[in-house]
Amino acid sequence: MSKFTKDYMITMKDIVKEGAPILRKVVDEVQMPPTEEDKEELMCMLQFLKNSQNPEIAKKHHLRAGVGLSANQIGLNKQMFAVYIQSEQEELAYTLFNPKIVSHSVSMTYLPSGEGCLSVEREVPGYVPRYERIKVKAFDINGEEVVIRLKGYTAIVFQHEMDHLNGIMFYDHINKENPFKLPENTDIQSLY
Ligand code: UDB
Ligand code: ZN
Repeated sequence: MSKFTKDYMITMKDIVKEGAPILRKVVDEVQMPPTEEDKEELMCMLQFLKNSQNPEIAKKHHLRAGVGLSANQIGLNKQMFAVYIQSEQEELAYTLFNPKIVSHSVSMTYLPSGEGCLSVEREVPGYVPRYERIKVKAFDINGEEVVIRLKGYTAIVFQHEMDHLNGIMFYDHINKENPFKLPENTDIQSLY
């Protein structure tokens, strides 16, 4: 049993930082159906994201407001991640196992403000090209197969998290000569 159970609260000290080998490996698939332990760990990860976006809790526990968290970011060698995005319109919560991009748009997008990462304690300037739209196959918390179509910001967050499960960091995608140079011969537009 890992420590990431129902009554455990993930804080920044649990977040594996850049340099740790687990962030550079392709993590193992989770056997379906997931065990109670797998599910509890994943729900604990989602709760961290919710807590981190709650101003009172975040302030008290010094949490960075997180929108996505992959299992290897808390040291678990498992293909699973949580995403939590709140906007005026809606609240999006995902807890997924073994995600795979099955198709994607040719067109790309990027956040004009660049990306950061809960595992990276420094600013890394530059554009991170991402697919504008993706179709993802995964398994939900109950082990049921799901197909999810995403675009825009949510698609960017998913690609950032799925990269983690493959040992890829956001800055691997930034142009080495000029961090603000976009890929050539590519249909790419800023997200906003
Ligand atoms: C984040 N948070 O969680 F628009 F309430 C980033 C960090 C690195 C700055 C903490 C973030 O973008 N928060 C945010 C944005 C909003 C509104 C709001 C909170 N991640 C997730 C991560 O590191 N996962 O591994 C980085 C994002 C950069 C682009 C996609 C994920
Ligand atoms: Zn990250």
